[in-house]
Amino acid sequence: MLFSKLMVAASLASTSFAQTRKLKWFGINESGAEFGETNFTGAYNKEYIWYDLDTIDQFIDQGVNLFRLNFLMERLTPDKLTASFDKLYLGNLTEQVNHITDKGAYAVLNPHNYGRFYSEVITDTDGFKTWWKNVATEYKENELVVFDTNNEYHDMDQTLVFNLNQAAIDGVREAGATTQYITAEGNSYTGAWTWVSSGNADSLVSLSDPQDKLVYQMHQYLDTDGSGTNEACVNATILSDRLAAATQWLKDNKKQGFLGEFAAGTNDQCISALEDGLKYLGDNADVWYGAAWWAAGPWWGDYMYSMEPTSGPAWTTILPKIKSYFYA
Ligand SMILES: *[C@@H]1O[C@H](CO)[C@@H](O)[C@H](O)[C@H]1NC(C)=O
Ligand SMILES: *[C@@H]1O[C@H](CO)[C@@H](O)[C@H](O)[C@H]1NC(C)=O
Ligand SMILES: *[C@@H]1O[C@H](CO)[C@@H](O)[C@H](O)[C@H]1NC(C)=O
Ligand SMILES: CC(=O)N[C@H]1CO[C@H](CO)[C@@H](O)[C@@H]1O
Repeated sequence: MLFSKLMVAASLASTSFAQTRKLKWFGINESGAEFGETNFTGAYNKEYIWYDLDTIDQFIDQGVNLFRLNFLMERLTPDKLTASFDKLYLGNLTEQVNHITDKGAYAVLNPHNYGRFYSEVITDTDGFKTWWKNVATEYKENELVVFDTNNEYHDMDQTLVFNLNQAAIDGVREAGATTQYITAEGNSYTGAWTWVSSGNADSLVSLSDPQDKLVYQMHQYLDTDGSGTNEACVNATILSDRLAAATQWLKDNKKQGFLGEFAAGTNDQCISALEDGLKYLGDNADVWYGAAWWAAGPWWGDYMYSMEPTSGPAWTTILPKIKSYFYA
Protein backbone atom coordinates (compact mmCIF):
# COMPACT_ATOMS: atom_id res chain seq x y z
CA MET A 1 0.00 0.00 0.00
CA LEU A 2 2.66 2.49 1.05
CA PHE A 3 4.94 1.23 -1.66
CA SER A 4 2.37 1.52 -4.42
CA LYS A 5 1.49 5.11 -3.47
CA LEU A 6 5.13 6.02 -3.65
CA MET A 7 5.31 4.48 -7.09
CA VAL A 8 2.30 6.48 -8.24
CA ALA A 9 3.87 9.66 -6.87
CA ALA A 10 7.13 8.86 -8.61
CA SER A 11 5.55 8.10 -11.96
CA LEU A 12 3.44 11.27 -11.86
CA ALA A 13 6.53 13.25 -11.03
CA SER A 14 8.23 11.98 -14.17
CA THR A 15 5.29 12.39 -16.53
CA SER A 16 2.71 15.13 -16.03
CA PHE A 17 4.87 17.16 -13.64
CA ALA A 18 7.79 17.56 -16.01
CA GLN A 19 8.97 20.72 -14.29
CA THR A 20 10.92 20.63 -11.06
CA ARG A 21 9.03 21.83 -8.04
CA LYS A 22 10.53 24.73 -6.18
CA LEU A 23 7.98 24.48 -3.40
CA LYS A 24 7.01 21.06 -2.16
CA TRP A 25 3.31 21.90 -1.84
CA PHE A 26 1.08 23.71 -4.34
CA GLY A 27 -2.26 23.54 -2.63
CA ILE A 28 -5.92 24.38 -2.72
CA ASN A 29 -8.48 24.48 0.08
CA GLU A 30 -11.58 22.45 -0.69
CA SER A 31 -14.43 23.96 1.27
CA GLY A 32 -18.08 22.92 1.57
CA ALA A 33 -18.30 19.87 3.86
CA GLU A 34 -17.97 22.25 6.83
CA PHE A 35 -20.81 24.52 5.71
CA GLY A 36 -23.93 24.78 7.84
CA GLU A 37 -21.94 24.94 11.07
CA THR A 38 -25.09 25.15 13.18
CA ASN A 39 -26.92 22.20 11.67
CA PHE A 40 -25.93 18.81 13.03
CA THR A 41 -25.69 16.42 11.61
CA GLY A 42 -27.03 18.49 8.74
CA ALA A 43 -28.58 17.52 5.45
CA TYR A 44 -26.20 16.53 2.66
CA ASN A 45 -26.55 18.69 -0.46
CA LYS A 46 -28.64 21.15 1.53
CA GLU A 47 -26.46 22.33 4.40
CA TYR A 48 -23.15 20.93 3.19
CA ILE A 49 -21.50 19.37 0.17
CA TRP A 50 -18.50 17.18 -0.65
CA TYR A 51 -15.97 18.07 -3.31
CA ASP A 52 -16.20 17.51 -7.00
CA LEU A 53 -13.69 14.82 -7.96
CA ASP A 54 -13.63 16.07 -11.56
CA THR A 55 -12.55 19.54 -10.49
CA ILE A 56 -9.92 18.01 -8.22
CA ASP A 57 -8.54 16.32 -11.34
CA GLN A 58 -8.53 19.64 -13.19
CA PHE A 59 -6.40 21.11 -10.40
CA ILE A 60 -4.03 18.15 -10.56
CA ASP A 61 -3.65 18.81 -14.30
CA GLN A 62 -2.57 22.34 -13.36
CA GLY A 63 0.14 20.98 -11.06
CA VAL A 64 -1.72 21.28 -7.76
CA ASN A 65 -0.43 18.53 -5.47
CA LEU A 66 -2.13 19.26 -2.14
CA PHE A 67 -5.78 19.54 -1.17
CA ARG A 68 -6.79 20.80 2.26
CA LEU A 69 -10.08 19.04 2.88
CA ASN A 70 -12.34 20.98 5.22
CA PHE A 71 -14.84 19.07 7.31
CA LEU A 72 -16.51 19.32 10.71
CA MET A 73 -15.67 17.29 13.80
CA GLU A 74 -19.33 17.27 14.89
CA ARG A 75 -20.33 15.46 11.71
CA LEU A 76 -17.54 12.89 11.99
CA THR A 77 -18.07 12.11 15.69
CA PRO A 78 -21.54 13.31 16.68
CA ASP A 79 -22.17 14.29 20.33
CA LYS A 80 -18.74 13.69 21.81
CA LEU A 81 -15.06 13.70 20.94
CA THR A 82 -14.60 10.06 21.79
CA ALA A 83 -17.72 8.85 19.96
CA SER A 84 -17.50 6.35 17.14
CA PHE A 85 -17.57 7.69 13.60
CA ASP A 86 -20.56 8.54 11.49
CA LYS A 87 -19.72 5.88 8.93
CA LEU A 88 -21.24 7.71 5.96
CA TYR A 89 -19.45 10.99 6.60
CA LEU A 90 -16.20 9.12 7.22
CA GLY A 91 -16.77 7.08 4.07
CA ASN A 92 -17.23 10.22 1.99
CA LEU A 93 -14.14 11.82 3.47
CA THR A 94 -12.12 8.67 2.79
CA GLU A 95 -13.38 8.48 -0.80
CA GLN A 96 -12.04 11.99 -1.38
CA VAL A 97 -8.76 11.28 0.38
CA ASN A 98 -8.18 8.13 -1.68
CA HIS A 99 -9.05 9.84 -4.95
CA ILE A 100 -6.44 12.51 -4.24
CA THR A 101 -3.67 10.33 -2.86
CA ASP A 102 -4.09 7.67 -5.56
CA LYS A 103 -2.98 10.41 -7.95
CA GLY A 104 0.11 11.16 -5.90
CA ALA A 105 -1.16 14.38 -4.29
CA TYR A 106 -1.37 15.16 -0.58
CA ALA A 107 -4.70 15.22 1.26
CA VAL A 108 -4.76 17.42 4.36
CA LEU A 109 -7.40 16.43 6.91
CA ASN A 110 -8.64 19.76 8.24
CA PRO A 111 -11.24 19.78 11.01
CA HIS A 112 -12.52 23.31 10.34
CA ASN A 113 -13.45 23.83 13.98
CA TYR A 114 -11.48 26.81 15.33
CA GLY A 115 -10.60 24.80 18.45
CA ARG A 116 -14.31 24.44 19.24
CA PHE A 117 -16.74 21.52 19.44
CA TYR A 118 -20.45 22.37 19.34
CA SER A 119 -19.35 26.02 19.68
CA GLU A 120 -17.56 25.43 23.00
CA VAL A 121 -13.80 25.81 23.25
CA ILE A 122 -12.29 22.32 23.54
CA THR A 123 -10.70 21.96 26.98
CA ASP A 124 -10.71 18.16 27.14
CA THR A 125 -7.19 17.56 25.83
CA ASP A 126 -7.41 13.82 26.54
CA GLY A 127 -10.62 13.57 24.52
CA PHE A 128 -8.98 15.55 21.73
CA LYS A 129 -6.01 13.19 21.75
CA THR A 130 -8.38 10.22 21.50
CA TRP A 131 -10.24 11.93 18.64
CA TRP A 132 -6.99 12.28 16.72
CA LYS A 133 -5.84 8.78 17.60
CA ASN A 134 -9.09 7.39 16.21
CA VAL A 135 -8.89 9.46 13.03
CA ALA A 136 -5.21 8.66 12.42
CA THR A 137 -5.93 4.95 12.86
CA GLU A 138 -8.18 5.16 9.77
CA TYR A 139 -5.44 6.73 7.65
CA LYS A 140 -2.21 5.44 9.12
CA GLU A 141 -1.30 3.38 6.03
CA ASN A 142 -1.60 6.36 3.70
CA GLU A 143 1.55 8.41 3.82
CA LEU A 144 0.17 11.20 1.61
CA VAL A 145 -2.35 12.17 4.29
CA VAL A 146 -1.41 15.24 6.34
CA PHE A 147 -3.01 15.75 9.76
CA ASP A 148 -4.02 19.39 10.46
CA THR A 149 -4.71 19.65 14.20
CA ASN A 150 -7.53 22.21 13.81
CA ASN A 151 -8.42 25.24 11.73
CA GLU A 152 -7.63 28.64 13.24
CA TYR A 153 -7.65 28.58 17.02
CA HIS A 154 -8.60 32.03 18.28
CA ASP A 155 -9.44 33.88 21.49
CA MET A 156 -8.16 30.95 23.52
CA ASP A 157 -5.70 30.53 26.33
CA GLN A 158 -2.26 30.13 24.72
CA THR A 159 -1.31 27.20 26.93
CA LEU A 160 -4.48 25.42 25.89
CA VAL A 161 -3.63 25.95 22.21
CA PHE A 162 -0.21 24.44 22.89
CA ASN A 163 -1.73 21.51 24.79
CA LEU A 164 -4.30 20.75 22.09
CA ASN A 165 -1.65 20.74 19.37
CA GLN A 166 0.59 18.48 21.45
CA ALA A 167 -2.32 16.16 22.25
CA ALA A 168 -3.10 15.86 18.53
CA ILE A 169 0.53 15.04 17.72
CA ASP A 170 0.65 12.44 20.49
CA GLY A 171 -2.66 10.87 19.41
CA VAL A 172 -1.61 10.61 15.77
CA ARG A 173 1.73 9.02 16.60
CA GLU A 174 0.17 6.65 19.17
CA ALA A 175 -2.14 5.39 16.43
CA GLY A 176 0.92 4.17 14.56
CA ALA A 177 0.76 6.89 11.90
CA THR A 178 4.48 7.51 11.90
CA THR A 179 5.33 8.57 8.35
CA GLN A 180 2.85 11.41 7.82
CA TYR A 181 3.26 15.13 8.25
CA ILE A 182 1.34 16.87 11.02
CA THR A 183 0.57 20.56 10.78
CA ALA A 184 0.05 22.62 13.93
CA GLU A 185 -1.93 25.84 13.94
CA GLY A 186 -1.72 28.80 16.29
CA ASN A 187 -4.01 31.14 18.19
CA SER A 188 -5.14 34.45 16.60
CA TYR A 189 -6.47 32.59 13.54
CA THR A 190 -2.92 31.28 12.98
CA GLY A 191 -2.00 34.53 11.20
CA ALA A 192 1.50 34.67 9.71
CA TRP A 193 1.76 38.44 10.24
CA THR A 194 1.06 38.08 13.97
CA TRP A 195 2.86 34.76 14.48
CA VAL A 196 5.62 36.35 16.56
CA SER A 197 3.71 39.26 18.14
CA SER A 198 0.71 37.11 19.21
CA GLY A 199 2.80 34.79 21.35
CA ASN A 200 2.35 31.77 19.08
CA ALA A 201 6.06 31.73 18.29
CA ASP A 202 7.24 31.61 21.89
CA SER A 203 4.67 29.03 22.92
CA LEU A 204 4.48 26.64 19.97
CA VAL A 205 8.22 26.47 19.39
CA SER A 206 8.25 23.80 22.13
CA LEU A 207 5.84 21.38 20.41
CA SER A 208 7.53 18.05 20.00
CA ASP A 209 7.03 15.35 17.40
CA PRO A 210 8.98 12.13 17.87
CA GLN A 211 8.96 11.66 14.06
CA ASP A 212 10.18 15.21 13.41
CA LYS A 213 7.56 15.78 10.69
CA LEU A 214 5.82 18.77 12.23
CA VAL A 215 5.02 21.70 9.93
CA TYR A 216 3.78 25.04 11.29
CA GLN A 217 0.72 26.19 9.38
CA MET A 218 0.00 29.89 9.04
CA HIS A 219 -2.67 31.83 7.14
CA GLN A 220 -2.34 35.19 5.46
CA TYR A 221 -4.72 37.51 3.61
CA LEU A 222 -3.68 40.73 1.96
CA ASP A 223 -6.44 43.19 2.82
CA THR A 224 -5.98 45.96 5.40
CA ASP A 225 -7.16 44.01 8.44
CA GLY A 226 -5.86 40.66 7.14
CA SER A 227 -9.31 39.08 7.39
CA GLY A 228 -9.71 38.04 3.76
CA THR A 229 -13.00 39.90 3.39
CA ASN A 230 -11.94 42.72 1.07
CA GLU A 231 -10.94 42.58 -2.59
CA ALA A 232 -8.31 45.31 -2.21
CA CYS A 233 -4.73 44.58 -1.17
CA VAL A 234 -2.68 46.99 0.95
CA ASN A 235 0.12 47.27 -1.62
CA ALA A 236 2.16 45.18 -4.04
CA THR A 237 4.58 43.79 -1.42
CA ILE A 238 2.16 43.13 1.41
CA LEU A 239 2.38 39.32 1.29
CA SER A 240 6.18 39.18 1.55
CA ASP A 241 6.09 41.96 4.18
CA ARG A 242 3.61 40.04 6.29
CA LEU A 243 5.65 36.82 6.01
CA ALA A 244 9.00 38.34 6.98
CA ALA A 245 8.95 37.98 10.78
CA ALA A 246 7.54 34.45 10.66
CA THR A 247 10.13 33.44 8.05
CA GLN A 248 12.93 34.69 10.29
CA TRP A 249 11.43 32.76 13.21
CA LEU A 250 11.29 29.55 11.13
CA LYS A 251 14.95 29.99 10.18
CA ASP A 252 16.13 30.90 13.66
CA ASN A 253 14.42 27.85 15.12
CA LYS A 254 15.05 25.41 12.26
CA LYS A 255 11.32 24.83 11.74
CA GLN A 256 9.22 24.24 8.61
CA GLY A 257 6.23 26.39 7.64
CA PHE A 258 3.24 26.01 5.33
CA LEU A 259 0.95 28.83 4.23
CA GLY A 260 -2.28 26.87 4.61
CA GLU A 261 -4.58 29.69 3.47
CA PHE A 262 -3.89 32.72 1.30
CA ALA A 263 -5.97 34.68 -1.17
CA ALA A 264 -6.43 38.11 -2.68
CA GLY A 265 -8.70 39.90 -5.13
CA THR A 266 -8.40 39.58 -8.90
CA ASN A 267 -7.06 43.13 -9.45
CA ASP A 268 -3.57 44.07 -10.69
CA GLN A 269 -2.23 45.24 -7.33
CA CYS A 270 -3.27 42.00 -5.62
CA ILE A 271 -1.80 39.89 -8.42
CA SER A 272 1.52 41.75 -8.07
CA ALA A 273 1.44 41.16 -4.32
CA LEU A 274 0.74 37.45 -4.86
CA GLU A 275 3.60 37.12 -7.36
CA ASP A 276 5.99 38.96 -5.05
CA GLY A 277 4.90 36.88 -2.06
CA LEU A 278 5.14 33.53 -3.85
CA LYS A 279 8.57 34.45 -5.18
CA TYR A 280 9.53 35.23 -1.58
CA LEU A 281 8.24 31.80 -0.47
CA GLY A 282 10.27 30.13 -3.23
CA ASP A 283 13.38 32.09 -2.25
CA ASN A 284 12.85 30.75 1.26
CA ALA A 285 11.91 27.19 0.31
CA ASP A 286 14.38 25.97 2.94
CA VAL A 287 11.73 26.81 5.56
CA TRP A 288 8.48 27.09 3.56
CA TYR A 289 6.87 23.91 2.19
CA GLY A 290 4.41 25.84 0.05
CA ALA A 291 0.98 27.39 0.08
CA ALA A 292 -2.69 26.54 -0.39
CA TRP A 293 -5.17 28.95 -2.00
CA TRP A 294 -8.45 29.80 -0.26
CA ALA A 295 -10.67 28.37 -1.75
CA ALA A 296 -12.43 26.00 -4.11
CA GLY A 297 -15.61 23.98 -3.70
CA PRO A 298 -18.91 23.55 -5.52
CA TRP A 299 -20.87 26.18 -3.57
CA TRP A 300 -18.68 29.28 -3.73
CA GLY A 301 -20.40 30.70 -6.84
CA ASP A 302 -18.87 34.02 -7.86
CA TYR A 303 -17.19 34.57 -4.45
CA MET A 304 -14.21 36.86 -5.10
CA TYR A 305 -11.59 34.25 -4.12
CA SER A 306 -13.23 31.17 -5.66
CA MET A 307 -10.82 29.08 -7.75
CA GLU A 308 -13.40 26.41 -8.57
CA PRO A 309 -13.05 25.29 -12.20
CA THR A 310 -14.19 26.76 -14.42
CA SER A 311 -16.43 29.58 -13.21
CA GLY A 312 -14.52 30.84 -10.13
CA PRO A 313 -13.00 34.28 -10.75
CA ALA A 314 -9.60 33.14 -9.43
CA TRP A 315 -9.53 30.09 -11.74
CA THR A 316 -9.24 32.27 -14.84
CA THR A 317 -7.50 35.32 -13.37
CA ILE A 318 -5.17 34.16 -10.57
CA LEU A 319 -4.19 30.54 -11.22
CA PRO A 320 -2.43 31.18 -14.58
CA LYS A 321 -0.42 34.01 -12.95
CA ILE A 322 0.73 32.18 -9.85
CA LYS A 323 1.29 28.57 -10.81
CA SER A 324 4.79 29.09 -12.23
CA TYR A 325 6.02 30.31 -8.84
CA PHE A 326 5.67 26.81 -7.45
CA TYR A 327 8.28 25.54 -9.91
CA ALA A 328 12.00 26.13 -10.26
C1 LIG B 1 -30.32 24.85 10.17
O1 LIG B 1 -30.08 25.66 11.32
C2 LIG B 1 -30.73 26.92 11.26
C3 LIG B 1 -30.26 27.69 12.47
O2 LIG B 1 -30.37 26.92 13.63
C4 LIG B 1 -32.24 26.71 11.21
O3 LIG B 1 -32.88 27.96 11.08
C5 LIG B 1 -32.59 25.85 10.00
O4 LIG B 1 -33.97 25.57 10.00
C6 LIG B 1 -31.81 24.55 10.05
N1 LIG B 1 -32.08 23.79 8.84
C7 LIG B 1 -32.55 22.55 8.91
C8 LIG B 1 -32.79 21.89 7.59
O5 LIG B 1 -32.74 21.97 9.96
C1 LIG C 1 -22.08 11.04 1.28
O1 LIG C 1 -22.07 11.40 -0.10
C2 LIG C 1 -23.21 10.96 -0.83
C3 LIG C 1 -23.05 11.42 -2.25
O2 LIG C 1 -21.90 10.86 -2.81
C4 LIG C 1 -24.47 11.53 -0.24
O3 LIG C 1 -25.61 10.99 -0.90
C5 LIG C 1 -24.54 11.22 1.24
O4 LIG C 1 -25.66 11.89 1.78
C6 LIG C 1 -23.28 11.71 1.93
N1 LIG C 1 -23.39 11.40 3.35
C7 LIG C 1 -22.66 12.05 4.25
C8 LIG C 1 -22.99 11.70 5.66
O5 LIG C 1 -21.79 12.86 3.98
C1 LIG D 1 3.33 48.01 2.05
O1 LIG D 1 2.66 48.13 3.27
C2 LIG D 1 3.42 47.68 4.37
C3 LIG D 1 2.51 47.72 5.60
O2 LIG D 1 1.94 48.95 5.76
C4 LIG D 1 4.66 48.54 4.51
O3 LIG D 1 5.44 48.09 5.58
C5 LIG D 1 5.47 48.49 3.23
O4 LIG D 1 6.56 49.36 3.30
C6 LIG D 1 4.59 48.83 2.04
N1 LIG D 1 5.33 48.59 0.82
C7 LIG D 1 5.37 49.47 -0.18
C8 LIG D 1 6.15 49.04 -1.38
O5 LIG D 1 4.79 50.52 -0.14
C1 LIG E 1 -11.41 34.23 4.56
C2 LIG E 1 -12.46 33.19 4.39
O1 LIG E 1 -12.95 32.99 3.31
N1 LIG E 1 -12.83 32.53 5.45
C3 LIG E 1 -13.83 31.51 5.40
C4 LIG E 1 -13.31 30.33 6.15
O2 LIG E 1 -14.24 29.30 6.17
C5 LIG E 1 -15.46 29.64 6.76
C6 LIG E 1 -16.30 28.42 6.80
O3 LIG E 1 -16.33 27.78 5.56
C7 LIG E 1 -16.12 30.78 5.98
O4 LIG E 1 -17.33 31.14 6.58
C8 LIG E 1 -15.15 31.96 5.96
O5 LIG E 1 -15.69 32.99 5.20
